Amino acid sequence: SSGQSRGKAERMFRLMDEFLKNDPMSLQKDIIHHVEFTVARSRFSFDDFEAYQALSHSVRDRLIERWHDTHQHFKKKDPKRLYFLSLEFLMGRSLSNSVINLGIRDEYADALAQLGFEFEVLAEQEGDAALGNGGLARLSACQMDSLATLDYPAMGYGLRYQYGLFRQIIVDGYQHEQPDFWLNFGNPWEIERVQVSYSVKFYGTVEEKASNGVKYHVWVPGETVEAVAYDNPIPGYGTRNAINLRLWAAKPSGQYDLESYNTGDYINAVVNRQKAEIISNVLYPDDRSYQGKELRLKQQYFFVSASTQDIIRRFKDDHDNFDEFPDKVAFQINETQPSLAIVEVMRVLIDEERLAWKRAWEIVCKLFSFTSHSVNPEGLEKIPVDLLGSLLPRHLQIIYDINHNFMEELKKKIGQDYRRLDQMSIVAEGTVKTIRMANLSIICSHTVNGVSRLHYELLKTRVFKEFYDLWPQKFQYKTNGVTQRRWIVVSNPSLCSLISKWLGTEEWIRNVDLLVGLREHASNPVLQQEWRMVKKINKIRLAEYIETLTGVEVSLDAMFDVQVKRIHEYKRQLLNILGIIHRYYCIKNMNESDRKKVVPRVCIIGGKAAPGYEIAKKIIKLCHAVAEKVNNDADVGDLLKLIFIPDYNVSVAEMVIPGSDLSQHISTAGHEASGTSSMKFLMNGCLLLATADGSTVEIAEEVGSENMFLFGAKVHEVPQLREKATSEVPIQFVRVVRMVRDGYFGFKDYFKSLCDTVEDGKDFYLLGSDFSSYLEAQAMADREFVNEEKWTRMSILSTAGSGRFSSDRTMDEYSKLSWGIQPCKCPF
Ligand code: GL4
Repeated sequence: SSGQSRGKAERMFRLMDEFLKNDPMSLQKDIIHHVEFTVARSRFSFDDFEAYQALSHSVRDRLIERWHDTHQHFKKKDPKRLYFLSLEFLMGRSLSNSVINLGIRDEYADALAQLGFEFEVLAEQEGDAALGNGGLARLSACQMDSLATLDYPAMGYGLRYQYGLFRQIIVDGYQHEQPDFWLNFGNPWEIERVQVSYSVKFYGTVEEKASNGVKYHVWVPGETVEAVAYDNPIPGYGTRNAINLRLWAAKPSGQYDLESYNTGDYINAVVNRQKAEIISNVLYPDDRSYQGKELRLKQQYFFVSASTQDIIRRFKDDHDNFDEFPDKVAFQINETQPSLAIVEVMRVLIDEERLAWKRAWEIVCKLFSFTSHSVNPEGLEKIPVDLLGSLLPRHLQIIYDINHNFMEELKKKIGQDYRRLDQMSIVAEGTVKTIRMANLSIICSHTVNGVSRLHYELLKTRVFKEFYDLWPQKFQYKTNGVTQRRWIVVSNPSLCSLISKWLGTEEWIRNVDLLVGLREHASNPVLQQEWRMVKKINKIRLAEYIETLTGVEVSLDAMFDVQVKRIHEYKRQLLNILGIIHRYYCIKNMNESDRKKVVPRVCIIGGKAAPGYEIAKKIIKLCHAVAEKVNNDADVGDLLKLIFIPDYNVSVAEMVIPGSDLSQHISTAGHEASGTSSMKFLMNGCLLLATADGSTVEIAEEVGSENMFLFGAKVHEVPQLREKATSEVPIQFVRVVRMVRDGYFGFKDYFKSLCDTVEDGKDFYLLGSDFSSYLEAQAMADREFVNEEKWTRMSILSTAGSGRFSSDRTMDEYSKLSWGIQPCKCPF
């Protein structure tokens, strides 16, 4: 009976609790056990890294315990589940996050202290898991944390790249890329599941067969590769739930090609098999250009096929037909990269499960929710038909069938409007015939999501206008959010304690709306004093980091002004640098008494450029060239410093963000779909200097535009400004560009093409026309910074207004409005 099985389960849980105790003595024993038997070092001699390894394994045991219990609970309750498909997850480090979410950080710190180790020092030993490029990938990671914390029955699927995002090293001011072989020292946070594996097919031909007069298709593959699961437990905060992030690695297939072995060429046959592993070898370092590379398409299908097989297998364990499939399964497609999942589900249902097309299509239409993360129609993913047809011949047929049906239906609605039909077709004619993955995703999904309100407006009116006119009810937005666990609790422990002290509770860590409670204290001098102390502590940490890294000593009294994100022309790091040149020029041309009035600044820029993105690389070099000049100018001293932080990644962000006073989000309006680092800065009480782009519009509504420094052209003004033959570019702008052009910072020839991008008439991202208002916003920030009370108040109000930008809210919205899933909380 269910009472009996509950009794049994309870007993098992109790046994497990007895097994893993969390008092400092048990933790010490446990760590030492792992030193001896997992790391295989003597308990009498092990270094910090080995201590980190043993510590991680001890934490991992506790993760696995809860993860098993959650798995068991989900299986028992059989709720509708969400499957989150993303080609990228930027997880960063796991140790601190895990012990905090498990609620045993202090116990571990005590245990380690008694063994003569410091928790923080060991945590620094961990390398980042960087299986993603930037905002999109980190968003997936934040959302996984929220799904676990909110007890949603969810699971993430992705690829286990052997090489994560490249490491950036700077040589003479130029970016160089080095491979990130992150698995070199083992990864305690994953569990290899050799028994969970699926065959993934590629190439080959499609044969038409018939049985009892019913036609069906058989795909005879030309290559088969094995996908092996690696599970990464994601612990929720303040709950027993821990969900699974399942990443697939490619292994040679178990099916041998007897032919090649029999020819006697044994060595070559083995070597050829080994080539299968290439599929999951390396992350593509550019998240915005689709070059029609076969390996990339292979990666996409590989992870989609393995995930789909896994999901269908799990469903079929408890169901003998597909009627309930849409009631038990929701798919989330993160950008278009996983959208082959749609076609794959269709293929499995009709070819393998032998459902009728109509029935299969009905089911598929209820499964998928698609989120777009881009604004640029040119950037949308297009796959050459030839490539798709050779790699996935059956899928191409199915895409053509879906498109044919859609076109017929559309003609009934809009008639012979060939321009519109052509725009909405999945197949794009042209010199190279391509498949438009966004069109496929929209047509087959029940919901199309934007990532901010502004982005949603752009999707409706520009990017996917034709589809919006056809299906307005499909379009929604769920403004992005970030997790306050990682971005306050883990990365800013001093601020975390201060907030809890003033709110009188730690409940905001699970219920972030409570942060508004800080508003009533925003002018309280006691809080203000403590708030500044916290900022000071974080600035000291950052200043020390800068000094060890670059040798430059920075003043703690200066305003730390930060722009950290991927380097892109539209994000306008160049605008920032030109602004810094202007500031430098002004300081140089001031008399002594005016110099005394200058508010000192430490300008910090960090970010990676895609290896093939020439202009972005030149921006990095310009930053170094300007820094070289400015930082060594005795006239300037502490009034201005420019620092480039190399190899920006999640763990660098965890240190930089809490230590900054001002942060810049200055993309040309209409180009940043959302932006998420702004939200992390906001939570940490940094003031935002920003354009009205992406989610900053909504941030301004929450914290009040009087508590931010907004500037620049609005979205609707951008087209006209671009049209203008010669815009009114201010003299200050002409001057700073001229300085770069004339070789004031050296490397004259190298910077020429960079300067050309902002020449009058060619300045696509409108640096020139936004320059005056940018300088005004900067001057405003200077004025407010010297008013300590006002600045601190604005800072407190920033944190207080950041609640809406938690991924907890985003995940609740998706669950209610798109996925139809409910929390499923693991007991005990
Ligand atoms: C991005 C957007 O550029 C960025 O604005 C957004 O915050 C992020 C998450 O929605 O997605 N799209 C791509 S592609 N990369 C991103 O970072």
